[in-house]
Amino acid sequence: MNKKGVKLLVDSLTRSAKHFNKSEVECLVNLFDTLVARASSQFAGAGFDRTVFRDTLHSAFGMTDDVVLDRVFSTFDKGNNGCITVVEWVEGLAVLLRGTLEEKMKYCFAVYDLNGDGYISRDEMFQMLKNSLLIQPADEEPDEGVKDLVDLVLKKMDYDHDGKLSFADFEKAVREEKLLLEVFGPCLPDIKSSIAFEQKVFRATPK
Ligand SMILES: [Ca+2]
Ligand SMILES: [Ca+2]
Repeated sequence: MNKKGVKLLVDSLTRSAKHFNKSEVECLVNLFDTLVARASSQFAGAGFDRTVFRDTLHSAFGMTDDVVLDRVFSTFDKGNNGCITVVEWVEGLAVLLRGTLEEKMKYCFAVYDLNGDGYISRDEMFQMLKNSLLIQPADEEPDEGVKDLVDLVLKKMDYDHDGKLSFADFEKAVREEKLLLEVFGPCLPDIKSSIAFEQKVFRATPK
């Protein structure tokens, strides 16, 4: 991309991703270019693939859960073509690093709605809670414990009693108790790794 193209891109991203200033956007675009160079060339420089995305989030934010990482990838990949473009990259990071509660609720709900049908079902809760709990081999009925937990979560969060969580249920519960934002497993960077990431990426002041 030529100099003018880059400037236009940075201006437009500073507006659309709104939580970053211009020089921060420039740094994120530089990081994007580095990641594209590392990716396989299947997208002809337009973006990077799932593998590079997962490696990057893993090393930056310590995210290791494959189920969660796959869903995080899907929330970034708005075009749904397996390729993260520069716009998707910067806008996605804006939510992860600096999102408002509203934006983070939408993001977490989308991550937890594994099949993307607009509800977090009993099965989806079961799958995620089972995955995030450290189940002891000595437990005789480990699935029973997870089922009990699903019942507990529904009792607390399923306001309209239809046996699944809509976004309205989720939003109401999280507004009352912020800790429920990541109730089905961590999907946002912790404060420490966010700060470390920002320091590393934004330290290089672009000319
Ligand atoms: Ca669902
Ligand atoms: Ca419900």
